Amino acid sequence: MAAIIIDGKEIAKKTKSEIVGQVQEMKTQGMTPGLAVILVGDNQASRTYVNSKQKTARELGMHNVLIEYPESITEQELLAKIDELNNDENIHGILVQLPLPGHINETHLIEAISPDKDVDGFHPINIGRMMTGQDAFLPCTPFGVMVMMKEMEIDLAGKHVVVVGRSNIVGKPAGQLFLNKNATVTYCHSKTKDLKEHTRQADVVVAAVGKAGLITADHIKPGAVVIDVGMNRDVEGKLCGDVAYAEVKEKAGYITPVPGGVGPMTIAMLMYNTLKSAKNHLSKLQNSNL
Ligand code: L34
Repeated sequence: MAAIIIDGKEIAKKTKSEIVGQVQEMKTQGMTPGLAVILVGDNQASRTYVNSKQKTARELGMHNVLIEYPESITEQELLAKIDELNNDENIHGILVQLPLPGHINETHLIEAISPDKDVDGFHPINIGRMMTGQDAFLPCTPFGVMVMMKEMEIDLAGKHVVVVGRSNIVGKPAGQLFLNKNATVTYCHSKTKDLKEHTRQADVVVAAVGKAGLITADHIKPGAVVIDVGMNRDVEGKLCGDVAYAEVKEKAGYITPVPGGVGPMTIAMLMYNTLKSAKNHLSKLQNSNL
């Protein structure tokens, strides 16, 4: 039987419709959520994603600024800009689009962003809070995956989730968020001995490697949930994920497409985090005026 398609575009639309009302409400209290995105160099994919973030912020009535630098920018100049944005009252979210050119240390930049404005959820403070189950900015892509699970009413307690990929921005935090929902989590990665042996036992497979066609029907237990976080180009230059979609969708119970799956959710959750940051700021101001 063919899988149920998890429509990321539709779920993102619903999420954004909930955000837009709250942005309006916030504006009546004299505050507009503000997002600053830093884009370095000329990576075409990054530009596409950043444009989409800008466009969505605009549509939701948020203040947004795009700060573009050539590849030759120094780390010091970037750190100075982050410092300025940390102190900018009108900016609630700061995001440095990754990847960065090789001469710039990502960790230095991420750690320079105020944890209160870290709407990507990449700062060690937010990662630590997430791990210990405290209130935190959750990384947008894995956060989006969890919202998809909730919208599809997929119960996770006691389920075996196999995460393929261990990046700091997707694989690692995704496993943690599933663990927080009481799933049993296995991480697989490039050194895993027999990938199939693990994924075949999974109730949920999260593919986050960046390798087209990595997950085939043979990797999947019938009826499993398949979440495709990959963002690749196939031999014809067409956008595709890590999952061999055509064959896997005949075997899985649920599947996310690429495009139109996790990607739009990433953007929606960034807007959610920016609104959350602005709300935090507003309540701090109100408390200090008491
Ligand atoms: N700092 N860097 C930082 N934060 C992030 O959250 C990201 N990411 C990843 C890359 N670097 C980052 C993104 O924004 C990946 N990513 C992202 C965001 C959106 C989409 C894909 C990746 C997306 O909208 N994808 C569309 C198709 C876009 C296209 O046509 O190319 C989709 O439907 O999947």
